[in-house]
Parts: sequence; C-alpha cells; structure tokens
Amino acid sequence: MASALIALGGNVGDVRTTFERAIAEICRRAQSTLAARSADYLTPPWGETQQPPFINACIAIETQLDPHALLAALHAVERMFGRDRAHESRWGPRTLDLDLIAYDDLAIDTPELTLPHPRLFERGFVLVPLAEIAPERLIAGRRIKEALAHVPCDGIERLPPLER
Ligand code: PH2
Ligand code: MG
Ligand code: MG
Repeated sequence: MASALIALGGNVGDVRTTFERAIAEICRRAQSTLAARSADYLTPPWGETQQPPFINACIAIETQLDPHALLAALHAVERMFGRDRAHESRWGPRTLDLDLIAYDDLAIDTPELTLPHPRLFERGFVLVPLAEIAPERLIAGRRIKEALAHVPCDGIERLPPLER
C-alpha cells in the first residue's frame, strides 16, 4: 500500500456534494481507503482571476494502485462529474479537478505525471487543506506546515461541515 495525497478543486455546480461523491468513487476505483479528509475551503480564484471562487479540499488515501493507474482513476472520476478537458481553459472554471500531489516519497517526471506536484508550494489553496491533514509530512524535503508559512493565504475561508 502507498500513501497518496490528492487535492480537490471546483467552481461549477454543487461542488461540495461533488466532492463527497467523488471521494467515495476514488476509494472504490483506486482500491483505497480514506486515511484523512480536510474541511472544505472557499478560495479566491488563482491564475485566471475573473471567475467564481473555488472550493478546495485535500484527502490522504492508502492505495493499491501505482501512480499512473491512480492518475487514470482520478481522470475517470473527473469525467464522471462532468469535467470536459476538451472544452476548458488552462486555469478556468471546472466542475472537478483532482490533482495527485504526492505518492509516498516518489519523485518522477514524465509527460503525463510529475510528482510531487510541480506547483504545490506556490498554492495556498492546496497547502491550507494539506496542512490540516498532514502538517508534519515531508514533500521534497519540505515540511508542509513550514511551506504553508511562505505562501499567501489571503481570502481563504474554512467552511463549516455540510448539514445532512
Ligand atoms: N484551480 C484552477 C485554477 N485556479 N484557484 C483556486 N483557488 N483553486 C483551484 O483549485 C484552482 C484555481 C485550475 O485547476
Ligand atoms: Mg488538475
Ligand atoms: Mg489543479
């Protein structure tokens, strides 16, 4: 079993409900168990600022899949929840984005997949939820809670749990 960290994001549709369903689906398809789930956060749009705010969260899973098979499973779950890569812009609106942030301590750089995620340390919307579930974890030799101290987190708002 390997420990993988996955970042979730979206700003189209009922994103928080999508997250709940997507997490269950990831666990099913990736033959994995959920080890931790952060709260959901409301975050200002990064990259392309003229779009609605995003919801972001992070999960940690224990998975049987190798990194490439896990990535394929994440892409399949994105498609299931309406993601259409053919009709979207690079930093634009989306129903569901699932980014593989880290897979054990693996470092790889292939056209399909770079691990750890290359823009992880620039993004408050990833580091804030990640620091909630894995503050002490080292990624590329950096402790997550320490990396968080060096990234702007203005406007990031922790959301209360959904009423059920
Ligand atoms: N994802 C993007 C572009 N911009 N901004 C925030 N706050 N959160 C995201 O997940 C995000 C973004 C494209 O994947
Ligand atoms: Mg992505
Ligand atoms: Mg992304």
